[in-house]
Amino acid sequence: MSIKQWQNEITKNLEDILQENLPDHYLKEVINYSVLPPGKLFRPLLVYSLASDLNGVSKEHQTLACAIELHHTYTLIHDDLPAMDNDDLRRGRPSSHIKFNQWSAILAGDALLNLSYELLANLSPTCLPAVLKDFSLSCGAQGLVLGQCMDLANENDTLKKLLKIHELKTARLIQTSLSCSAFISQRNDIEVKLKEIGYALGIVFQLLDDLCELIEDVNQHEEEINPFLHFKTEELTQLINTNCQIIFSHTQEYKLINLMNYIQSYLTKINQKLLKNEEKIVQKIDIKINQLNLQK
Ligand code: GRG
Repeated sequence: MSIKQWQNEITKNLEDILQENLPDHYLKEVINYSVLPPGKLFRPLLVYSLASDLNGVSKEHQTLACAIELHHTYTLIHDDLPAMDNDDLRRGRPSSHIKFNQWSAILAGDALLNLSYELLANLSPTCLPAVLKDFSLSCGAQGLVLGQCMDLANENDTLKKLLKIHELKTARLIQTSLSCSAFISQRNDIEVKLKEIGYALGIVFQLLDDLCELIEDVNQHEEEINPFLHFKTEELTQLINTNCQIIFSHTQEYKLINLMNYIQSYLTKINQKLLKNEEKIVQKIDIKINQLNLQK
């Protein structure tokens, strides 16, 4: 199957899950609007591409992929709220609290958080304990939620602290997508390696997202938190390149070809976008896009 076919399958599964698991109520409308159409499906596609490198994409991998996407959507809805990042737009459309209202957005997020665990409960007893532990540790008070808390408390005045926030807010969900996919494939033996790949990928994903943000007009809050406007460009470029090397060498060493190809296709797209918009970025920071080594 191609990435496009995987994307279609995940989207169809998400539609079915929402149709089957939500009451016929206004709440369903808010949740449907927030989840569909989906974004890039970056994390579900990591689940799929790794599974296809191990012993294939099973029904359980499909369940995991959807649970992760629903959880991701909850974090985006809550992050957009005025009390958090205060974003009126998400995926080029009004954010959920703008389209509906704040209480609706809060409750839709709460429902999605719970639905993600409800889906995981369907996994087989052979992998369920490992998945539940890894997923909840990654997403809870020692993971994503802590990262969001540190971010909102502006604990980002040094590069070290900023990297910690990126690790918790962005890398944790990516890491758990990989490790839980492997647990379902009964490949717990490669957990440590996958955590390393997930960490490196999370840091690269977030720094490239920060860099792409400079193509648009940044608002005051975005200006305050964008690392490229506060730390040395060479240091950040170096971080991207070093972590890309870790991704390439680890995936090669473990023959995770589909995973590497998917990550590479994502990096190539970002590289093209950055090159196309280099002039706009150079107006804000001193950088040469060709110094980024996003190709293996
Ligand atoms: C616990 C409420 C709460 C929040 C957790 C993850 C998070 C913290 C907030 C989300 C906002 C944010 C900037 C996260 C960093 C990762 C990131 C760049 C998310 C956007 O993910 P994409 O690009 O989005 O995969 P699409 O639209 O493609 O799904």
